[in-house]
Amino acid sequence: MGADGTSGLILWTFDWVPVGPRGYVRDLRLRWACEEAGLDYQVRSVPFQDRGPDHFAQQPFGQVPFLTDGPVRIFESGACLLHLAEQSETLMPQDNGQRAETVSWIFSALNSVEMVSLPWWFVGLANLAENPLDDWLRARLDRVEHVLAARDWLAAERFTAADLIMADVLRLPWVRSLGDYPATDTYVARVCERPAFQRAHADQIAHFARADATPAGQPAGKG
Ligand SMILES: N[C@@H](CCC(=O)N[C@@H](CS)C(=O)NCC(=O)O)C(=O)O
Repeated sequence: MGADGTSGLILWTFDWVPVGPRGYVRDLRLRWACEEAGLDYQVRSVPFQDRGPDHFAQQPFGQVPFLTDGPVRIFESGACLLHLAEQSETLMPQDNGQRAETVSWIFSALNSVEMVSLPWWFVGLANLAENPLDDWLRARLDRVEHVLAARDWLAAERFTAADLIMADVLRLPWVRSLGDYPATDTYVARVCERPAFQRAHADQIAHFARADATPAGQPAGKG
């Protein structure tokens, strides 16, 4: 049974977020994976505004996403993605070599690219004359560009969960604003054209839009 006594695969996200992050909240990674894998899933919400003990019990930082899958509870979008990928040859190749390649790129998206792009963005909010993390991010993007100039997919010569997560990290418009990255741009466009991404994206937008009309979307100061 899941956290609320329900069995089956449940993706947990916020009940509401401001307009800015809509389409980018990380539950999208899991929605997208489920759509690619053809897995049955439900989406449930925890309050954005008042994060209670039940939420912290599932996600120690009070963040989203997390998932419940019968008795299994997982947090961190990367860990959740791996859990889902294990259930789908589309996402995770069975061949040992291709699997290792896929897992490596999943971690590199999170731990080498997003690990730099996110602090770079936060530092950028300070509007300094020059972002001291520019060179760090540029070095990562240059290497990704080098790889993608020579191949269409990161692993296994086809779409895998590695492309899902790398494209999700790179699709944020500001991440690629540091230079010209034509192969990366083409790659992100190719991956995000996938119908599974389009469905996941539309569903997330609709989820938060619905909440605008409910108490979760009403309190003053939100938006
Ligand atoms: N490393 C975490 C990051 C989760 C994260 O930053 N989630 C955002 C939504 S995309 C969130 O919950 N933000 C609210 C907060 O940090 O308080 C993961 O990949 O799951």
